[in-house]
Amino acid sequence: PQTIHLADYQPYPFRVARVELTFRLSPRATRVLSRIAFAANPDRPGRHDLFLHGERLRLLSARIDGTPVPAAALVVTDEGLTVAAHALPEGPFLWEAEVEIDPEGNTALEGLYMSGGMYCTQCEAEGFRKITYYPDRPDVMAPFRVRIESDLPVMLSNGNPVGAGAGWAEWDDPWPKPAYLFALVAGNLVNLPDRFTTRSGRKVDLNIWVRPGDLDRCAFAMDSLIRSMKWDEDTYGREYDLDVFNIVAVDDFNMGAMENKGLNIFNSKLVLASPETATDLDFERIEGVIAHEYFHNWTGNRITCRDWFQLCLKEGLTVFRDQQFTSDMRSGPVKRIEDVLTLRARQFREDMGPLAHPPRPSSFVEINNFYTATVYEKGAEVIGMLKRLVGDDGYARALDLYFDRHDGDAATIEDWLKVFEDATGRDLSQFRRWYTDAGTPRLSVAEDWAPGDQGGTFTLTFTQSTPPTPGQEVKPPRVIPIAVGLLNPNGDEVVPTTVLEMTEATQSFRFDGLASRPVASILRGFSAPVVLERSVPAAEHAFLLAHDTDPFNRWEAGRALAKDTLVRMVAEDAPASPDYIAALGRLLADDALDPAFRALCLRLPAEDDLAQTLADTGRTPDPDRIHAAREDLARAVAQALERPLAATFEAMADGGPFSPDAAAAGRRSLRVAALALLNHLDGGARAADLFDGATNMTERAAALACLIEAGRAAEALAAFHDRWRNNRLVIDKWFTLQVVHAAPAHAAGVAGQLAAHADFDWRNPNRARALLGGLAANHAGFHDASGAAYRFYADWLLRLDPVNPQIAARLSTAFETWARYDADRRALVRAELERIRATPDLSRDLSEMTARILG
Ligand code: B3K
Ligand code: ZN
Repeated sequence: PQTIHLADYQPYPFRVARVELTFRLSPRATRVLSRIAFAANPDRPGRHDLFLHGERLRLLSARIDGTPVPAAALVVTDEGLTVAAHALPEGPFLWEAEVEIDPEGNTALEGLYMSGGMYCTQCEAEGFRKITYYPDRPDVMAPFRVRIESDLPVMLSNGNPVGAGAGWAEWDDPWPKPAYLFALVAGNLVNLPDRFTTRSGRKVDLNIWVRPGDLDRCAFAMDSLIRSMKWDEDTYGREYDLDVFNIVAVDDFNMGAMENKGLNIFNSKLVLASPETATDLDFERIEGVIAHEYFHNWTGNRITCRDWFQLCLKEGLTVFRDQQFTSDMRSGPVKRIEDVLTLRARQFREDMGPLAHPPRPSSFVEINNFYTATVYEKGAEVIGMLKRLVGDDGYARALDLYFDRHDGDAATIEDWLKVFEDATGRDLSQFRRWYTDAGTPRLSVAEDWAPGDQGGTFTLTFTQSTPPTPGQEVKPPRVIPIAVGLLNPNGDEVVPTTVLEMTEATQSFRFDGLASRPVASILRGFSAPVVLERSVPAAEHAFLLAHDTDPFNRWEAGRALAKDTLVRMVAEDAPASPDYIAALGRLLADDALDPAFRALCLRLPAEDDLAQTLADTGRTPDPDRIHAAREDLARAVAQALERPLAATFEAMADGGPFSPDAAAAGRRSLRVAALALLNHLDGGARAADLFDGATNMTERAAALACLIEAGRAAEALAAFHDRWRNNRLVIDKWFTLQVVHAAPAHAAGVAGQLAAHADFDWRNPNRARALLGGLAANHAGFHDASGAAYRFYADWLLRLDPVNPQIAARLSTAFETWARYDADRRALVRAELERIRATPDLSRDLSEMTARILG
């Protein structure tokens, strides 16, 4: 397969003035008629062949200005068609084609496909070429008019509805857009309607479309949408720009959701929620993803990407915006901690392994393999740093300029940085490395204290270095914003948060006139995505956990204590640290603290996180020992804090009616965090009661997880399945919980039994992810020394690949950490990866991934 390089970018030789499409829908033979008005692109002078992307299309006719294209001037391959330049008119021309496609046979879920009897589309990144012949690249933008013909009751496309009759509907999208934002939906759907009036008075009809029977689970998504629209007006001055905004929920979807202009298509798990069926985490994700897709209307759609290398231009910015939204809707500190947990678990893991790449990669084989934590989450962190460096006002000015200058453009990272330079006068040439260089910088700190008559001087000396990543050996220093605060030994803050700007490999910062040697709180709010390498005495962590005014670093101090004790338990067989447990006890008892924050502090570091830390500090992680140490620590915490944990469990019980808001969710999260610890003592007694009595899915699922861990879940699992057998999203949870919480030695066996269950509809991406993603999330189970889980997993990747390559490729990242482990495990994984690699006809997606993971 061919590698595409950023350096090879060239503008498309033609412009598209207008696109008109007619769809005659039929499950096995849909006809697509296209009329596309082309004109020369002055940015690419000279005469050029006309190349149109097209895959798996049956070409029935092709005309230019009404005349059939002569066969001699037309070359059709697996990737598209070319009309020779000499067969094209000098001036603008009209291309007309008719193709036939097979939505029912489209199991890859890219292009036009069917899900539960409805037609739907997914075009990003390169799916439009499976619908008709077209220059399927984001820098070709055009207004679209779409006519749909079928006997289905609901037919939707982008833009505004312009007409409908028996068996047809027409839509017109006046905003020029790239083909990846095209969408079409048709089916037997029902809607939850609402209305939003924009601040300039435009009345927008809002609809959430679902299958009959799902209508009672849409209200929270609608409420989230309305809050998102208002927030984007208030915070970024961005208004919606069409008369309708439609959201459709589909059951078969490769990822979370898609921001198609005016017609967002969602995985049903990110729309449908009720207290009985969705956990608080589901509610929070629904709110965040509804916002994310809505925010794309400006950051992604009105301003799109010039080419797919610029993906983080829209994704990093839109993630940053949805993170801001969630912090405003909920708790800022809690959201920040959750985001950093995700960043470390997914992006740091990626950066430390064979799949490391910069937020803006410079080459790819299959672009779908680059919708990664680095592009999304690190892309957002980079924007957070930019904001910290230029300040809130500078950020606001830069964003206004961005929307002003680039509205209607397909832009680049250079364009993005230029608006910051122009709006603030800063030189961002060094900052640009965050976009072009892969890897997580390591930041070490030395402290110096010099007492003096006019007060003492405290000096912090930082050193940065970034380990090599595939294809990038040398990493010059980057600009790193380091937020620092200083505390007096009595706990008072003497220097409030100050952002130090580090630009050199080694650099010192002085604080003068201090009465006594302070305690430093470094990297407050996680001001840069780096690994802070700093050995600090446990007493100092305990001090910061008790006194830091920065909530993130307060949590981070507790986290450091937890990790230190776990690492010593694994590496030195040390007992659980009584100091850590005592500090946790003080925190648990502090009723002034937000329950959600306390819940985060009670959550022990994940096993994969410990494996990452051990590997990163030159040790070979032993998954069994890690698992055992984490269990031991949980038991020790539960034993020492049994009474306060039990009291918390009772005190956090829900009083009134269910609310999905942050306060109520925070109480439930503290309650189930206490339950998970107590479960180590009571053998599932509390969990059994809660399972029977719970009135919401957060508690019921947590109770079920505890029962599985306690080895007494058989009845509960049967009851759960019985009650929810008709709800696919809840049954997904039933699959996941059983594998995630299986005892490590049995995880592969449990997964095997579940794969044989009648409900294991593996062609459904949610179901496949529920089982396989669950197995990969069971760290000790996945890495069981027998290799059974590796083999099972690889078998499924091979089975999935011909059916849905995107899902197979995405799931293959479970193997990205293989080089961390001992020689026996490495040999086992290598054998599986080699077996995959040697399989004939592997998809481009999975073959690129296995080649990169093998290195
Ligand atoms: N832009 C889409 C992701 C498309 C993934 C294509 N493989 C969803 C989002 O980020 O909002
Ligand atoms: Zn996005």
